[in-house]
Amino acid sequence: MNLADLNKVAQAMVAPGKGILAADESSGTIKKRFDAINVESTEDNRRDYREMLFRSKEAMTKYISGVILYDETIWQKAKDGTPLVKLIEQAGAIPGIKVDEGTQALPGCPGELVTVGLDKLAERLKKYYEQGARFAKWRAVIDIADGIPSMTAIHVNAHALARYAALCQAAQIVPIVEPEVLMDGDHDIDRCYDVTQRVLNKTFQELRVQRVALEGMILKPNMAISGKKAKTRAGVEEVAEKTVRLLKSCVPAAVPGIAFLSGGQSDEEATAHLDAMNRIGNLPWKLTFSYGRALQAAPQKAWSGKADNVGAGQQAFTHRAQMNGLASKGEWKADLEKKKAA
Ligand code: 5MM
Repeated sequence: MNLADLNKVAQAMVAPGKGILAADESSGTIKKRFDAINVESTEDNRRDYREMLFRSKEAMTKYISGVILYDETIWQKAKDGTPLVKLIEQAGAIPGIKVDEGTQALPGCPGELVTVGLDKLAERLKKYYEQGARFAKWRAVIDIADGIPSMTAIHVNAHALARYAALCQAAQIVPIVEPEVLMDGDHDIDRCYDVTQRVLNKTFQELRVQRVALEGMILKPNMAISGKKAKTRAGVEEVAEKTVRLLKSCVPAAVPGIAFLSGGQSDEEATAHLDAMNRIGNLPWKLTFSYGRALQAAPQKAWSGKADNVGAGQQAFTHRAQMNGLASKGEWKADLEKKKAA
């Protein structure tokens, strides 16, 4: 492992004003997204849609530092035969790859999941590196409900995240470590705070045990936020203040950057929260975005599977990328959203 090079890539992933596009929807997830816009999820449609994003020159060159790809996409070619990975590189962004293989029921823990995909991971990483991937992503999913999460679910998922991260660094690939505490329930922000704190503490404990170099990784966490079905939901300032407090209590300063998931927040909420955190300032790590839905919902709707709408889709993507780029510097203003709508 060359830690200086890993650190260089990690720093570039969280470069000022830039963040990560999570375009690594698995086949099932992209089908759900396409169903919502009445587009059939064929290989060609998935290619056309992602090609539209990666050819959004302004978004990709100014606001996107890296793109997380799904296995199918990393091998795919654009309509004119250019590998999609090359389009990303030509824009000055870094190609990355999702390497987990989804979740399975966790035996003995009803309702809980463990992320799988460690078998043959070393071999897969080698091939992805040759194909251009310089970072990877593995997502663990922790749910909040009555009696869960169990310590077992937190432990096995943290263990797998650390195993994955160690294998990535041995393959000269920067691991994005993503322990996602879901915001699906009716819990309040303080319950999310407590669970996320337990999850992050366990994750960093496992990362240390398995000798992962913190300087060569990126953390992709959820924010401390109320559940979607909570009776009253915490406002922007509370989310920002509690998330920063939580992260300061769990995430060592050696980690170069934290790139949040959006987790089902509205586009504007996800931007406002990131902006408010960066306005707090005096942070030991960079805080940016690694959004899937909060970057893609608007371009998906604008595109709706029609070649004539590619320009509109790219415009919608560029707008969200720009808003989040500003938020990563604490320079976003709600007015900028209104200007776009006018
Ligand atoms: C883009 O979606 C990613 C892949 O999800 P599946 O394996 O479920 O298909 C997902 O891991 C994503 O990167 C994170 O959840 C962040 O995305 P959001 O939409 O929460 O910002």
